[in-house]
Amino acid sequence: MKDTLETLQTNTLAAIRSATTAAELEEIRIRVLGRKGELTGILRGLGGLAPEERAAVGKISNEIKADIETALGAKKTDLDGAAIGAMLAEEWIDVSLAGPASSKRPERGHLHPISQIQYEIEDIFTSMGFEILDGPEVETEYNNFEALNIPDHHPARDMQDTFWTEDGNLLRTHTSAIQVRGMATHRPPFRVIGPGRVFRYESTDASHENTFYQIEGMMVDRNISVANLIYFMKILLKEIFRREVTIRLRPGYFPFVEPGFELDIHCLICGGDGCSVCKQSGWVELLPCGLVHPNVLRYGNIDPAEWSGFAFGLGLNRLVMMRYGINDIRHFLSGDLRFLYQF
Ligand code: FA5
Repeated sequence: MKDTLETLQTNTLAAIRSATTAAELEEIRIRVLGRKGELTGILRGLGGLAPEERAAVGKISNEIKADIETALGAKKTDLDGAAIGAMLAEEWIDVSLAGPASSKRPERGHLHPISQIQYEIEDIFTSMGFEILDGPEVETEYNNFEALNIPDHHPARDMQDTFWTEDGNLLRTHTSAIQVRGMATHRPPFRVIGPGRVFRYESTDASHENTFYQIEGMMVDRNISVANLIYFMKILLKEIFRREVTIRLRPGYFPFVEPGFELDIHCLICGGDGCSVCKQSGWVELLPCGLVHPNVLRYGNIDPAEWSGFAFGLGLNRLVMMRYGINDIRHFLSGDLRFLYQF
């Protein structure tokens, strides 16, 4: 019996060693240790043996069983590892390789620097409770001029000459037209900004384009003062330039604000010493603003005795020029990719 058992052990361990699949291993397990397996049969037959033989054979059988089970387990681990290794080797792909010529992807573009700064400003103001408004590029004369306290024949219309359509509308000269739309759809208190493209009929030079971008802001509430205006403008500039900036307010004339200001920032290119961007003055004119004129509130059906507000109109092209030290505004619309790839 002992010989039979040892032969069974030797043969089974050899079969386990040479198995190449998990299925083969399972077959061996069933053949030897299964319900009707060879070793199981021997263990079952122990009852028929003499007591001394039963004890000896039982001991050896159990040792062999444990041996075979260990070998099966170890071989299973080996085979599983090898299967994963084979799968990794077979299904491996080099994700850095270019695809076949026919599937080569087109080059990816990126946002224009003006859009980038516009989205940044939108984030800054929405985080302070402002809503973003939109308006059409072709506007009515009423929204662009009249409701902003610039009646027909007012000299301020000459400062913003524009392109007219045959049906009497115009290409908006400033995003202030969005203020008018905001007042028509909102009741105070409200805070809105309105980014957009604007147009002027004027000759171009290094700092003037006929097509450029602005972002309008308007806040209407009770007791709004110049202090509120300065607070929001300082936050805007600090966030955009990511540092504290020095500003100054000068009187500025716009028929739709009273008082009106030009907000200048201490030139960030030269630190105030004087350079071509600030025209040697140390200050850069960036942000016209003021307290909303009572007439404008009245046009918007808002009672100026109860409500007051501030408004500003930021030129986005010049802001980007300040940030990156760009010396000519005409680069923006030139379509020159060498310029655009820098941002
Ligand atoms: C206005 O357009 C007023 N609507 C701004 C305003 C809004 C004042 C609310 C008060 C309250 P202005 O014409 O100065 O103002 O233009 C505003 C900004 O647009 C300028 O500071 C400048 O950055 C930019 N800008 C004006 N004209 C041009 C131009 N031809 N090319 C490029 N940027 C320009």
